[in-house]
Amino acid sequence: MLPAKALRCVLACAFAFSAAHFHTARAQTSNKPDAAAEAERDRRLKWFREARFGMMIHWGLYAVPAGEWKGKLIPGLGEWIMNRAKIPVAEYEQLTQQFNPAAFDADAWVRLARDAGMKYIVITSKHHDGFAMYHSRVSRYNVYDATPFKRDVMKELAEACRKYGLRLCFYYSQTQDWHERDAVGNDWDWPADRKRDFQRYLDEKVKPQVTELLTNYGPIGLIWFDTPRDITREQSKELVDLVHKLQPDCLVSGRVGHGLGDYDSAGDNQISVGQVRRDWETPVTMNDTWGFKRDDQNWKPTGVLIRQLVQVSSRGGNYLLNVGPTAEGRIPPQSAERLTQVGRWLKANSESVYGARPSPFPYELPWGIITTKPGRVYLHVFEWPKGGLVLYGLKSKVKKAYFLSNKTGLKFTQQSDAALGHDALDIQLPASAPDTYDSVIALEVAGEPQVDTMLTQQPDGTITLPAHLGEVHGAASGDEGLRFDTRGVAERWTNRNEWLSWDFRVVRPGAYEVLAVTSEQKYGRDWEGGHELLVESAGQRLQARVERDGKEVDPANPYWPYVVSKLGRLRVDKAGRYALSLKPQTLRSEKKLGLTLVSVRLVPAAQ
Ligand code: JFZ
Repeated sequence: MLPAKALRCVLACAFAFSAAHFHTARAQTSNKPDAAAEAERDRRLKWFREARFGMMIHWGLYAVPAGEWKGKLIPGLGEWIMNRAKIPVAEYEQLTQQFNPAAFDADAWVRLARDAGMKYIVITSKHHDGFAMYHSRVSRYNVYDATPFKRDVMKELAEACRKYGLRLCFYYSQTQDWHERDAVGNDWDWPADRKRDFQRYLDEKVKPQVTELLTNYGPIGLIWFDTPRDITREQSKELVDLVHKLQPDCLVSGRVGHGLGDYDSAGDNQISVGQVRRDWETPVTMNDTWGFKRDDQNWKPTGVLIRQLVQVSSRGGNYLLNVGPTAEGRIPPQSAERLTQVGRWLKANSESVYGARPSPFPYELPWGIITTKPGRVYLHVFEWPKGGLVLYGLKSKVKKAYFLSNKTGLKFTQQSDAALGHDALDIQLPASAPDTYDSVIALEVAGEPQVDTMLTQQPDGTITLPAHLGEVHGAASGDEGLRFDTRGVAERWTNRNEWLSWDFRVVRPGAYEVLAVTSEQKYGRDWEGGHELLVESAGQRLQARVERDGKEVDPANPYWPYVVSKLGRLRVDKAGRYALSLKPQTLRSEKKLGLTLVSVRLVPAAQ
């Protein structure tokens, strides 16, 4: 079980991003920016809003031990080894002697990123271990002065980025610095309750180093601050102002703290669903670590990476995909291979990703993902439908349908049932998908695509009612109680006075199996069941307990396995509009997890 403290951290970390973004969420306590500041932010965000795809690089001294310390495998993230193994500063410093990455080739790294279709690179200039990966004059604890390598990694990358037209961006750990007594994080060299002068650390290390980074390497796209922890609002503000003073066009990541960044950062590896209102980015690992770990071979398949990229694009965000180079300076071949495959797909389908706008539908579709442009709707088909693809809810008249990658035309029909307010587009498809990962069908329409946003039954007969699209009733005020994480999943639903309801359209009447889909914690670490629920819909009442009746995995969010629970049967006699309410009768919360609802799903019952 996850310790309560860790859980609080997960919730607190995720909060900066989560609740405010889904339309059911309560109003965020906002920092109301004035119009001039807002206009500046818009200007700064211009490139970011088009970028879609960036490379994150976690590279530092931790690449030397690569997940192993004194013959023992250290669990957890590679770049956290100093913390996880409680390595004293004096010992960790010795790694500098072994850091001599002869194979480092900035040109090749940036070319790999460019060929993958990435538009920016975010590299660790200083991670939590406190070691600067550039030639710093502020602290000799840096790659130029302290290692036999004696080269400025950032200088070389800046040059290559300029050459290939990518934006260079710096990750900088502003609060945690395990090398500094006055910073946060190292409680093994120094007692946790020591007197710290955090402001001194900010003034004497962070600000001077951020100044170097924004002065010596040309224009920088953004500074990716991270893990704000106990930095104060004033201190976060000082950093934001410093960045904007030195480079007015440089963005600041949401993880600077206190909602003061130019854009939001999603929880790690959390791929958003539903409509997101702010500019955002999600950092994602290709295996289970950021910094290189020799024993981590849990690589995500290329299809998952493409799916995540497209899902993020369809919700208006940027996908920041990580690589963790080795101590020799090599990007692992498993990473390079996947990047090349993503790049190949992207090249043939780039129009549906770069500059594309979000899906006009508030819900996700069973066969794949939608992106749009004025005059175009792109259907990213990941699950090839047998016997053609049917899309409900598109109001725009389709003029033409074709495969984006080879322009092959496709036959289609379009119908509308005025009484039901129901539209159906039926596209004829070949028996098998032309692309292994994602075959993109482009639809030509007049102007902005028009859709009906009402939740509707899908052509396969299922009706999915996503938690984040439910109307919240009986909610506690303030920050307490039910809310939705980045994935749109309910969290902190432990109060039975809070309940959800949905309106939806039934196209095909019949008998339905009602299911509750709930999410386990990350890596399937934990789950809480046993809640008793009351479902009311179409004049019927179902009462059932949330049990483990089945499981499934969402390909875009594979780290969070889902549990499927049967709630009973519902009969719907006529097509039309219905409402469904979900009222908890008893909620279990011994584990403080509560009802982590993903969706309520109605599946046609076998007759
Ligand atoms: C942080 C770092 O601690 C980690 O080493 C890595 O650099 C990663 C990109 O960022 O870890 C986090 C930060 C925030 C969340 C999760 C892990 N979060 O909000 O869920």
